[in-house]
Amino acid sequence: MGAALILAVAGMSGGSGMSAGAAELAPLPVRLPAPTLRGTPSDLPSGPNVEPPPEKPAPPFMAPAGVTNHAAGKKVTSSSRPFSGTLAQVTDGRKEPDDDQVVELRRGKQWVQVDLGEAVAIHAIVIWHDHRFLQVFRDVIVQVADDPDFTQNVRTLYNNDMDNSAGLGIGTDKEYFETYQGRTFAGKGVVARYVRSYTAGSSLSSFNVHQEIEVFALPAAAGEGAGR
Ligand SMILES: [Ca+2]
Repeated sequence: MGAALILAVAGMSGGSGMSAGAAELAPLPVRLPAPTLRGTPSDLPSGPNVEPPPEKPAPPFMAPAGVTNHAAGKKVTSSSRPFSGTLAQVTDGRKEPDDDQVVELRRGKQWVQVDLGEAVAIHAIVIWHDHRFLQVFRDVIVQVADDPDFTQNVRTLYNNDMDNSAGLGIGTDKEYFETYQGRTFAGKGVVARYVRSYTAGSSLSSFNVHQEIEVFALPAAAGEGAGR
């Protein structure tokens, strides 16, 4: 018993140099759209819960080498029918700042959701809501779950709903301005099949808009998905 325990501990301490080990990191292989040519709106929102408008591009997000976009072409559902665009456009790979590349849902709290087809180890979720205009989206909440109804093993990766108006809990993340880089939410290898993205309008519009959701992941068996 004692010898077995010592062996087990030795195996753990040596783990980083064995087999899969610590994953090699590389810049996220994301393809960025062109920046918008529209000017900066006046009267930009500000405050302690709003990140200032970015003055330079964000540095590349580092993720385990080999991650790919598992959301590409996958099925999308939503809390209400789009009145502009189609849900398939959320995973079609196109996210240029053009009016025909936005999917718009009615006002109020709304979500769009991607079924990745199988549970994968998620390392980064990149969301472009609407970078046609410099704006801040309200109640940005990004969740993953094991079931399409979001009742099983729901995990929240981002939440800037500071007053719990969306009813999913008080968020401590900041509001941020939409740019051509979208926003990258760290997944840290969380294993899940479904990704849901909430908003409740923006600083410019009461409507809810998505251009693209990309989910960079590894197969669950090769990831860090201890929860599987
Ligand atoms: Ca798109």
